[in-house]
Amino acid sequence: CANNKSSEGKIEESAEVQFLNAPLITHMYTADPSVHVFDGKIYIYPSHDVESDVEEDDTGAHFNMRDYHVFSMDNVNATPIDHGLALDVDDIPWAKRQLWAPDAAHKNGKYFFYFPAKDKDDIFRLGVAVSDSPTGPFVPQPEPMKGSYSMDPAVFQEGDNYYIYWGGIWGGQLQKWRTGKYLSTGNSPYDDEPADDEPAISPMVAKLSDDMLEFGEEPKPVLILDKDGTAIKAGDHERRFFEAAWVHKYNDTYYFSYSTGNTHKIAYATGNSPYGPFTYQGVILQPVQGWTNHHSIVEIGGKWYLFYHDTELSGKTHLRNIKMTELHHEPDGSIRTIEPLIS
Ligand code: FUB
Repeated sequence: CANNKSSEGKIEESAEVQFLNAPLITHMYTADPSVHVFDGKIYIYPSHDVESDVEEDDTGAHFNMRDYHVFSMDNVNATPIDHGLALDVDDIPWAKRQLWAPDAAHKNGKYFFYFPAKDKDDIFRLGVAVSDSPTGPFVPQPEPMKGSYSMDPAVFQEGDNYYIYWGGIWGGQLQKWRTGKYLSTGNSPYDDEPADDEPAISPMVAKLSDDMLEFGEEPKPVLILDKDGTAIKAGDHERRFFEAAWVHKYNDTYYFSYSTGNTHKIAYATGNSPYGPFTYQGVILQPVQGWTNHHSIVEIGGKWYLFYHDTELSGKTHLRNIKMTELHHEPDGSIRTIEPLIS
């Protein structure tokens, strides 16, 4: 049995997900799924992977995406509906290439689509595009968000407050902003990293402005701490933040989850405030097929789901397909580790 919408437009308690661990979308390659329930309907905001003539390199240039499509699902068992082209790089005045992982938010009848792209100088910035519909098409602002840099924006809403999290190291360029200015010390994405025994580079957070188009305050680093209160170290590749920030709240706890990049896991840390600090807790998702791991966590009809991707359809690391599975919070608040399955 599938989910049904109640008369209030809310999705009711769901039964089993029928297509557990099968690719959700098969007519195009999709990745980095950011999922939200807006007005009782499930919306997926993924990257749109494509083949291009750009060769694979350490900065991820082969992830050379050019547009976005938005998908909707009436319930967790439904096949996602493709709502067509939502935003194209050619329509974003400041953007040159690499439309990476996006997210979206809903406020006062408007839908805001947040996305990273490299600007004309090949520096990653964050952009916003606006629509009256959750599926777009979205009209981009003429400039990137003021003071923005790096990639992987994710928005967490709590009441009237909307927090945007972002950042990713190596190809995501976050390490190049350690001094507050862009460091261009070389072409290697590893050049500007801290020493192994120094604190790892932090993702960033800021409340959004009332109009949702800019940072509404000075961005702050999101601290991820070990259980003894010390910062996770840059050399701790099993646990340090790499990219793919996501925040959800369960009971009274904020969960900050992220990819560990070159160790390929989705890890999580918990805290008492959306700003953190967050204390490292463990692994949500073990490595999937393909180099990248990127996810979102969302409550739908009283159950929690993990949306993620792998490369089952293509076998190529830059041509991914999104999937979903149920996620379980244990009675002590910890998250049960998921071992990815191949359908
Ligand atoms: O899709 C391009 C990049 O790959 C994303 O921005 C990262 O999080 C990784 O999934």
